[in-house]
This record gives sequence, C-alpha cells and structure tokens, in this order.
Amino acid sequence: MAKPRKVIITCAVTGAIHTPSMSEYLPVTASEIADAAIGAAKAGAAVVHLHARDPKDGRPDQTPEAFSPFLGIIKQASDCVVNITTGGAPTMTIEERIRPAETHQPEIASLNMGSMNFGLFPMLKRFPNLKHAWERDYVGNKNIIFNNSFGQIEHILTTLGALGTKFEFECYDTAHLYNLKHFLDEGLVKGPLFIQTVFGLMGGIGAHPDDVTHMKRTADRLFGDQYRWSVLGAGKNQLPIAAMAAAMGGHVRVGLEDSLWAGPGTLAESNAVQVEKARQIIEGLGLELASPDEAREILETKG
Ligand code: KMH
Ligand code: ZN
Repeated sequence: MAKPRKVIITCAVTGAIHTPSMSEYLPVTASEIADAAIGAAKAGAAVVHLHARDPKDGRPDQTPEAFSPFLGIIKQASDCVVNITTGGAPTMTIEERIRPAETHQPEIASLNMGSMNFGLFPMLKRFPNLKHAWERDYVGNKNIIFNNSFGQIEHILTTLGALGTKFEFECYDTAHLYNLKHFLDEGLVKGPLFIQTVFGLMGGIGAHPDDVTHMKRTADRLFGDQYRWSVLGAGKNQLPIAAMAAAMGGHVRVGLEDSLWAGPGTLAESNAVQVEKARQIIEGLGLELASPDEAREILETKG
C-alpha cells in the first residue's frame, strides 16, 4: 500500500500585518514569539516563519538584534526549520528587510516575488479602535506599495543564496509566478522551489476556489515537478484554503501573521490552536504531517 503523503505545516507566528490592539494573543516580546514558535512546532508545524517586533509598542522591528533572543530560545528547544522574513513590513526599505536573514543565515528566508499595492485598511472595519497612533497610521495608510523590483529580488537571491539559504517564494498573483520563472530561466534559482501562494490579501489575488486552481494550474505549467506548493489564506480564508490545498497535493501555512481567528468571531488564543486545526484537516484527509527533517528533505534545505 502506498504511504500517505507528507504535508508540511508552516506557522507564521506574528508577522507585520496585524497589530497588538487587534488581539491580545499576538506575540510581541521575544519570549512570546519564542513560546509561540515552540508551541506551534509541538503542535505539528515543521517550519516556523518569523518576524520580530519592538516590545515597547509591538511595532514591526527588522533589526537583526531583535531576532537574536527568540532565535536562540527556539533553536535550543526545537529542531523545527527556521524561516526568517525578508518581507519585514511593506513600509521598510529592502536594505532593512534583508539584514536579519543575512545576519542569522536561516535554512529558509521568505522572498516576495513582485511589487504590489498592500491594503491593510480593510481591517479597520473589524478593528476601528486601534489604541496606538502608529497602528492607526499604519493600518489606515492607503498608499502602501510593497516594493519588490526585479533588481531587489535579484539582490536578495544572490546575497542569501550565496549563504545556502533556501527561499519561501511568496506569490500573491500569477504575475509573481512568471517573475519566478524568469529567475529560474536565468539560472538564479533552482528546484525544488518552495512556492507559497498567498490568497485574499488586498492588492493580490482573491481567495475564491477558482483563484486557487488558477494559481496551481499556472505553477504546474511553469514549474512541473520542480516546485513544492504551499498556500496561505488571509483572515477567514485561512482554513478553507488550507483544506483545499491539502486535498489538491499542497502544503499549508497558518499562524497569527496571516489570520487572528480560530473560527468565526473567535480569536485564536495561540498559534498552536491554528496548527492543531490544520493538523485535523490534514489527518482527516488520510495524509500525514511532515516532521522537520522530512520538511528538510522535501524542500532540500541546507539542514
Ligand atoms: N504576511 C504574508 C502575507 C514576508 O514575511 O516576507 C506575507 C509574508 C511576507 O509573510
Ligand atoms: Zn511574513
């Protein structure tokens, strides 16, 4: 009998999209971020995708020093695969964004595959009473352009690629898949490519099942067996998109970076709660969770 397919759960524990007054459960301090990542790994996440925050007010902090304390704790407590963001916050410069991954040389770093409008403002409807002025300015900003030019992508690829870092290629629309194909054709990346298709973020593709199948079909056509497909659904789309992709042969990403919710109107009290829900879906489909070492094998990281 064929063995069940292994599914990698990535957990993105805090990110830079949500802000502290949206949820008391959003990890902010280094020890909260470490606890969240370790809890997610214990619940079944093979990969943890990490951002840092300023403990004073929860603002995204992309200094390498902000990552050091929780990276140390996570590495001591867990063998999960560490993935450091190069997206940072969409308001940061590319030079700021690359520094934590350059300094800490993780197995995986995220790499955003195209420039786009980045609309956080729809969240103001659900969270009209943000406490800090910085949160209101940030979330309410309708002029955020997330810069990821060809030159900037190439800079990250060559700088971190030379360190042996693999990438989580974040693709928010089909154009980003074509951008990645360009770098494959140029020989700047090689398979297996870990492609994180992102659904339901304002400025990117929607979260309709047709959007998911369209992205998957396009990636299949461009990359054949040279890629590993994972999905991320924003907000309420998180688990429906995870379920679809798991059933279609994909890997899944959950975590409070992408959604604050455990269910309709119920805030997730931890990242582990979302990992557990993803796990139930995956195991309910007769599939198995990939361990960190199995994820390393599937993604061919430096290990
Ligand atoms: N927040 C996600 C939609 C990054 O860190 O590079 C995208 C993300 C970006 O994870
Ligand atoms: Zn991120």
